[in-house]
Amino acid sequence: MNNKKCYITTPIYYPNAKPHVGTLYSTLIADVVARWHRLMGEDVRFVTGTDEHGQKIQEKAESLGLAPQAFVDSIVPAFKDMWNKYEISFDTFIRTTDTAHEQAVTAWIKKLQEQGDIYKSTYSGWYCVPCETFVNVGSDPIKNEQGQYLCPTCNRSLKEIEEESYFFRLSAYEDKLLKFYEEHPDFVTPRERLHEVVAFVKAGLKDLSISRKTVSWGIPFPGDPSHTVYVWADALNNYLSAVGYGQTSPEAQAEFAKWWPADVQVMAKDIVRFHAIYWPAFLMAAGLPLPKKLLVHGYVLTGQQKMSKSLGNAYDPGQLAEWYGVEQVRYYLMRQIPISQDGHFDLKDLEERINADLANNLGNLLNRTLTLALNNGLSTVNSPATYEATSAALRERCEEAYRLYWEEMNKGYFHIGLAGLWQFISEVNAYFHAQQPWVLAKKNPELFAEVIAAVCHSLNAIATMLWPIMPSKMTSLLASLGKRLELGTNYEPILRENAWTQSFTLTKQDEPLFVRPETHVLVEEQPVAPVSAPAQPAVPEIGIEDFAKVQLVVGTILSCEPVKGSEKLYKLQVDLGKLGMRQILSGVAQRLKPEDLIGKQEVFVANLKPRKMMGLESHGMMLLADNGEYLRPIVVDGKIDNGSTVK
Ligand code: ME8
Repeated sequence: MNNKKCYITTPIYYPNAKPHVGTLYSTLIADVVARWHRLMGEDVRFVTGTDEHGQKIQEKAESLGLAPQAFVDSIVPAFKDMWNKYEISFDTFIRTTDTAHEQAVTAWIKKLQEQGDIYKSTYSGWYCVPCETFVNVGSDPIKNEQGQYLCPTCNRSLKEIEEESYFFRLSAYEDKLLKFYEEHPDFVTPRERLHEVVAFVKAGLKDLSISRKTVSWGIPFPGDPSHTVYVWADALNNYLSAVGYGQTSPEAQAEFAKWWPADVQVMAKDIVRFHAIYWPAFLMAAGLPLPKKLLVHGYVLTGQQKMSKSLGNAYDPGQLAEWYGVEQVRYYLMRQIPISQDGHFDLKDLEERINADLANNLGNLLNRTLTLALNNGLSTVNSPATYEATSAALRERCEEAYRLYWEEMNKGYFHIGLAGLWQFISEVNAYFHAQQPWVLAKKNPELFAEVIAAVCHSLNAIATMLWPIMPSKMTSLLASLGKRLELGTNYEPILRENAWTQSFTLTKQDEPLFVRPETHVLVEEQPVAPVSAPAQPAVPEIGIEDFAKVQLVVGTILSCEPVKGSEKLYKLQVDLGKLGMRQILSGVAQRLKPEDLIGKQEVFVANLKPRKMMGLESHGMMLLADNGEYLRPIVVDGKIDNGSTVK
């Protein structure tokens, strides 16, 4: 055991829908970090949970005719079950509706009130319900076709609000924050993300509204129960309340003293501002130390878009686990997506990685070694006193592989660490082939035993290093070598020193470690009902003769490019079959990418009078489905003649 402690957190997720691959990704990173530190014999506390208050949850529950508490109670088990399925080794699952959490938030606000950090005023401006954020629309707001303001983060409609509110004196912390960033350049990892934060703070911080008068689903604001605590002020405190903050018992106070400050806080880039600006300021105000590191990752993308429940492009991790196995998916996510960038989630890549990396490279190596050794009567493998040159070289590579892996894992660059480790696995395979142990078994049993010992030592180190990524698979790999991880042991010096002096007891595997997956195709899940679809204006009824005046035809979009000088417009060239080629302008550039449209067969209004926009003629109009949150082309199946009438 080493004497260090390590406190790791994930964001607490909104239980407005079930977990998806994006939320799994964050939680998995935190799990790998937690297991990595456990492997070093540290005392680890890993917290995840759900963010259950606020307007978004209140509106979603109302839309389903449920009380908010009943609604969140119905969703939270899906998170716990999914994390258990994916072997997420959390120690605490915090819910912001837990009494202890509510007490902690109340204690924190009272402290701020006492020291004059909170005052009452009026908030007047824009609010994004899906992001639960007050938005400064600035001088160049993003608008949709109906002129509604859109959220710069999620692109959905903003609501205008004007209400009495309690404010936190965030502006008073501007200089202290800047000084903190300067003194702690690794507070945010990767560092580039810190530059964005510094720029934001330097542009000037406004005081932050931390209460809502028109939202009833929240913690009552201390001293004024006609307000509730703003959901982010409530949620960020989970990191404190989960380890005993706000409780008076000596046990809780000792717990808090032991764990706080957090060592690693994992999140995606969408919520860095909350964690790197508001959160440290809240802690400074409470007189508490600041977290040591925010580990910020990019988005898991489907196509070009962030994978998200409300966009309807989120994949169910339960389905993936069924098709491919939990640990294969864990490996793929950690190996494929660079932590510092957005990464594409793609089934073909996933299948390829399972085949090439897991089944071929690692699984076969284990299988061939065990089969060959056991078939030649070698079940107890002892290390030789000295190794031949080639085996000694492999041992050096094993040490080096560990050093590189250790460095990258500590930095949070898991994909680089794994790429390096797979390079080593390939080298162990190459060594195995070059030594031809199947020939040695008969000709030179001593050297045969040495080669098997060298491969077993390599596999032992590989499985130990990979345990945080694939805990069950690596436990069974180790078991087939007669080994077991002893948690509480510090494996850092063991791996570093890499003494190839152990003996192994080999056992035949009941089944191969990894099997080649079948090919699957993902069908997108149905999007959840929009959380805040704007009310549709009443549309007067029309007769069939009115409808007949509209000429709807099928056409193929041959090209789509942005119109210079316009943020909104695309210029499309459309093949309308017998009606000819048309240039049609469409104001969807902020909501759709050209690749969403190019090559698609779509429905167009063909008899719209031509009109000029930005000096360009537009003759016709493209039809799109808009639910207020996302826009989709009405795609025809591609097999209808262009120019066909739609009626
Ligand atoms: O923001 N790719 O909750 P949330 C990668 N309750 N990560 C993704 C992702 C994607 N496509 N989609 C979601 C909230 N995530 C607040 C947090 S914390 C005090 C309060 C992950 O349910 C990622 O970690 O919207 C992101 O930051 C988080 O889910 C947002 O989860």
